[in-house]
Amino acid sequence: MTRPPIIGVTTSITTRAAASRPERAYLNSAYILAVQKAGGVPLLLPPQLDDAALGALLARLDGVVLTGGGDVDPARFGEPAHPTVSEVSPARDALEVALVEVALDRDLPLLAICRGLQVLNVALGGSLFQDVATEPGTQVAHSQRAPRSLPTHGVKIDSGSRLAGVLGADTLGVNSLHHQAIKALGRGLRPVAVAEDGIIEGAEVEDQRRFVLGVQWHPEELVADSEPARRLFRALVDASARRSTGALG
Ligand SMILES: [Mn+2]
Repeated sequence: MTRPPIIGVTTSITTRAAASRPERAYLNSAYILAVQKAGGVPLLLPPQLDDAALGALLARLDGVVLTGGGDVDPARFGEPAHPTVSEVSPARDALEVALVEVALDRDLPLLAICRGLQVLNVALGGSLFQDVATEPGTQVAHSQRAPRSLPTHGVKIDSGSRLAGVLGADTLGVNSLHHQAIKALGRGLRPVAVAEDGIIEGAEVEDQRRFVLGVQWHPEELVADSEPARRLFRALVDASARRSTGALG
């Protein structure tokens, strides 16, 4: 009897609480539905968790999804904040950086989406373009105005990468809703997907035995119409299930 793997899914937190708008943790439903549809059990991990609570939950996790959201604090990579940087949460940054460390330490499969890819990179010592539109400056609209589930730009995927194998494709149309992107690459990461303008749209760990990869787009919004998007979540859940049953080689 196998049990479905438990996938920790990080959440956002409001950064401008007021008396009329109390602080809350929140997450787009698309992440929860995509993990469930792939056969995983999503377990939400909000930034409000303290070390003891997080530690107790981590012991039960079989895999991790780092989700999208506000900007990573540029202080994390030693830069002053660009004027457009917004929705910074030091608590969320700290929880997600800790999750990356735990995932690498315990060999937990990890899928990093949008901000998640940026967190993965910064946790490994990398840096970010803080405002992709002006720094480095690009003609590709990485903050699309089209509906979230509509692909608007192309990416080219390194055909020898784990990501290409998982997606079953080496070119892909993707949606794009990101303010930041990878600048200097973190230790042990390999860029494996790139947009027409050279912006890094995917990265994975060099150690191919590990399932640790990230995409700059939002596959959770694409699963209804895109087999590559479904394959990404299924691959995470399958890797997590193998680990939970001790079958991972
Ligand atoms: Mn993009």
